[in-house]
Amino acid sequence: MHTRSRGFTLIELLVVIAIIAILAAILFPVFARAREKARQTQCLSNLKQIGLGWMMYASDYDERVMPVEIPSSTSIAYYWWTAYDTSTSTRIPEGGLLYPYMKNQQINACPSFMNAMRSDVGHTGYAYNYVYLSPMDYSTWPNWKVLPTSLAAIQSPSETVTFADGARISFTDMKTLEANTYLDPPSWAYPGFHGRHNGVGNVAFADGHAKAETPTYREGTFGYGYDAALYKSNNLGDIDSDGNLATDEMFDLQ
Ligand SMILES: [Ca+2]
Ligand SMILES: [Ca+2]
Repeated sequence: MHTRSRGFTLIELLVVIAIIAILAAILFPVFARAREKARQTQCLSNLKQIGLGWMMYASDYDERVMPVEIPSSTSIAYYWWTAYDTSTSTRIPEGGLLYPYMKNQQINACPSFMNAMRSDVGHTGYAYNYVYLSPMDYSTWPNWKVLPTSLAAIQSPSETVTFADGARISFTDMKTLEANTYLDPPSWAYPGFHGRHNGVGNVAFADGHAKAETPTYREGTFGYGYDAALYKSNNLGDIDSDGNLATDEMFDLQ
């Protein structure tokens, strides 16, 4: 009597392996997107807290918004995200202007951007609308001034960006993506809004809400001969609502 082998034949085994490989190829990107979605949610929570800290700062300083940095006559430089001792090249995170309202440097870290630490910045992922909220006056150099606006001057708080997912192409090698804490508006030199969460980036607004936005990408060359394709391939774009990159309606005080 012929008895059938109870094991798999080689063909059957190959078919099973092929099916597993196909399922893995289909599911792994889905898992990766789901993980990225979770990081996006954590990032949104960070930005919301940063935005609320920014509002608390203003209420402690006569309704004047937080300056992007404070001119100093000593070796200590004060920025919104950290202080920095230029004589020893060391960061002093607790000296950051927003730190008293955060008490936690980790909030400055976007979970999707942890590998982009810069020694002078630390873990960060967020950039500040400094051009309109905290303009700088260099006309009296070296005694330059920072002129943070008043909360009351912001006419549409729910449509005015305070902070957003930020990054820049390294000025040194012109290809590496690195942290950037200054968010330029569309009419300025280069786009710094980073769509790092499945193609969207998070944005905080002056009324305290935060939400995801899709970057608007530039074309051709711009600024000092920058290649728009390089920026787009790194998800670096602008925050814009009217399709005109010459106007800064999401950043200005109107
Ligand atoms: Ca515009
Ligand atoms: Ca506006």
